[in-house]
Amino acid sequence: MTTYPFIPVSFTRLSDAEMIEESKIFFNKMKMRRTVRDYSFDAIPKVVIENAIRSAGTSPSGANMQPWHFVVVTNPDIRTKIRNAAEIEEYKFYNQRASKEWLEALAPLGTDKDKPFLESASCLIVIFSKKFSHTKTGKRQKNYYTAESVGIASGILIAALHCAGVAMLTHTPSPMRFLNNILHRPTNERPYLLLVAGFPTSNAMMPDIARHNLNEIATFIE
Ligand code: IYR
Repeated sequence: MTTYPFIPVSFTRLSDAEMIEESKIFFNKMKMRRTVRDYSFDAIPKVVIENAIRSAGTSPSGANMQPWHFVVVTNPDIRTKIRNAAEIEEYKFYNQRASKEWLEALAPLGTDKDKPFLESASCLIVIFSKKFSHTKTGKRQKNYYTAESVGIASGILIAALHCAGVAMLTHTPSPMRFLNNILHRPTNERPYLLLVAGFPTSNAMMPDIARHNLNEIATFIE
């Protein structure tokens, strides 16, 4: 078992006014995030992606196992393979697998089986979740709360990229196992999310949807 030395907590206590200001600044940034489906070919500086993944890697995780792996794909041939495989699954989804109720819920958003953004956006970031890891000596090590941990890391990644001026689309073709083959990832890694990242085309459109109000999403018991 690894034992860690304990060190003093490093924490900056803000004044109430500073806290309020920071919370407003962050919300005002985050409320501008919208899913984008039409992307230009412009490249994102690689260091922006690297820093966003570093931020995602600060996520809390069960027993600090950090059960995630991020694969950044810009290679056009690999992206064509991903698009082709994803569209096969999406074709099955839209034509057979999805329930009528599900298709009705998606209809207002205008999604369909065609996924051109998988090839056109600046890059794809495939987030894998690891049910177990291997220690440096090759021993199999169980991870805990992987879904929660990887979900939080993905949220931090999205927030970091958004704040750095990157538009995104969270894409989850189902099943996503084909990503292991195409990206040569081991079987203990399970694709969790395919994040499309880039810049909207100048004529990109989005549905005019609204978010729930605070009183609909939160309850304060005082
Ligand atoms: N994976 C499909 C279907 C889809 C499902 C949900 I829930 C969405 O919010 C959007 C799409 C697709 O990407 O088209």
